[in-house]
Amino acid sequence: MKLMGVVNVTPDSFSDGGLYLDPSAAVAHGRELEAAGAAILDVGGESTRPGAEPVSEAEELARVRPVIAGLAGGTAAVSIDTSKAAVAAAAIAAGATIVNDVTALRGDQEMAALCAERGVTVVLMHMLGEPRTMQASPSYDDVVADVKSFLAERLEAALAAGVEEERVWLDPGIGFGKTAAHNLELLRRLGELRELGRPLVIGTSRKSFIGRLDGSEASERLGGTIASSVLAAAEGAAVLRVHDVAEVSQALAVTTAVLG
Ligand code: PMM
Repeated sequence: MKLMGVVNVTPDSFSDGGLYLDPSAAVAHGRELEAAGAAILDVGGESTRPGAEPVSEAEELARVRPVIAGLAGGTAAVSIDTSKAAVAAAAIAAGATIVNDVTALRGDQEMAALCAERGVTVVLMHMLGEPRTMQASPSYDDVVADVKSFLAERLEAALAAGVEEERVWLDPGIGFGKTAAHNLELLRRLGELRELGRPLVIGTSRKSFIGRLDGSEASERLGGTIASSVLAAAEGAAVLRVHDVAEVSQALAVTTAVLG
């Protein structure tokens, strides 16, 4: 089980927007997450929260490049959360070894070939629609079956572009074009996605399905983040993408100590 700590260098991410816009603050935050047990640091310069507007390539690059350069070379691997090939290329040049693409290589024609050529690990995530509109009225025949066939198709597309199978991780995209009920069903039936045969990345951290249950704000969702992360780990998730690395790490240590 690996923890992927979130380092958002954005003014508008839903739970930590604006906190780490200054590169040195973002690097210091990343180092803290690393010390707290993050095996991966996921650096993002474009918010994907519902309703977010896209940012320009130049702006995204200016945000993430100094942070990646500052974090590379530590004990944690650095991941770039982007759907733009130019941003991914610059991030890889600065030391990133994982590309976390919430569009699963559909956002930029150049992305699949870039990842294949550079030999990086690629996270393929499911999203229905795009961030601006994805929460409008998401609907599925069977959310788990639909997400599973999407991920199978994107895995095939990545392999066809030359990405090695061992370098692909899959993510059902909790909160990306899903109702609270869809998110809960995906978490409950995570085992079905394990049948795809690739490591599963799960990001429930501070997300709004938790707030739908109890009315909590993003800053008040640590308990729900821990519960959902522990359950995802028990269902076989390989990577948990979280903001609160120390707390989730402790919860997982207790879980492992009890269950073995
Ligand atoms: N969630 C967010 C951003 N990037 N990437 C992956 N692979 N999986 C996720 O669940 C995911 C992601 C949104 O959360 P943030 O705004 O707090 O970064």
